[in-house]
Amino acid sequence: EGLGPQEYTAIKMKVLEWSDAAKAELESKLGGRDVFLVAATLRPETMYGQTNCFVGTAIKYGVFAVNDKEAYLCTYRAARNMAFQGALTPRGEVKQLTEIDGTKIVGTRIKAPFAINPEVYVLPMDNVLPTKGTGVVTSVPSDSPDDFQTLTDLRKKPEFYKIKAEWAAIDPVPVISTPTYGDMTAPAIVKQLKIQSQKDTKQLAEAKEIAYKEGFYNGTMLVGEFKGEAVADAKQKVREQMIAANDAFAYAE
Ligand code: A2H
Repeated sequence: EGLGPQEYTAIKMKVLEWSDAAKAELESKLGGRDVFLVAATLRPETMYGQTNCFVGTAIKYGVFAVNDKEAYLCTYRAARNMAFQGALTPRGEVKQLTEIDGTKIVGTRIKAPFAINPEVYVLPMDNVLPTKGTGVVTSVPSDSPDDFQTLTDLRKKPEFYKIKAEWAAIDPVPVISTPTYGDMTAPAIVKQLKIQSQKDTKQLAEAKEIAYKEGFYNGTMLVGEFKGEAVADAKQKVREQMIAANDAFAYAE
């Protein structure tokens, strides 16, 4: 980790239909607000390739009022940071509507902004840190080794992970091409490093480093408005478009 603040893009993923467990627990507490799961990403240019979203099964999430119309689902820690950064109103105030366990959100159907598959499901991931970002991770298995390996694990053993196979049915989508790994950078590196499961955290950290550098310095966009452009150029432009569309906002920590 560097010394300065980490500048994330916070992606707003609107809840379209709650899982049964979440519906029973939450619906009366939202005051009619639309709820968005908020995922912190360092790679906004990959959002075309979202296939699902991850929450931690040991993490407690809060639902926080943005205003009278909207609420965000994330960790309390992230909501407090957002409040001080002016993403919640009034600035500096955290209004928590309710809280819920990560496990109960699994199976919720959400809108993935800018994605080629616009509707995706919330799935469980072992390695989500409660101390980083929002505690919600949007999944881009084509370009994130962690996302690819976790999705692979879930598909192999849906009963073990207590998910319906259909929630994990969307295949990785090619969004960036790199000279060394082709149009599926993360799966190629996971294979090369012989990674077997999301428990291989050491090799996954190495894979993440390789994938990030390769994508950022050598990647070319395969889809979207900046198709054909270098990732290094497209990254900021996609971020700005998402913010202008009110599908994202700046989040730092
Ligand atoms: B990235 P850094 Cl395609 N726990 O977004 C674990 N991982 C988390 C997290 C948490 N609480 N919050 C965010 N992240 C992930 C996209 C992506 C990401 C791609 C490729 C690489 C990549 C889609 N997932 O990250 O420790 C999020 O996944 C590798 C750098 O702050 C976020 O960006 O450097 C990234 O880790 C932030 O990691």
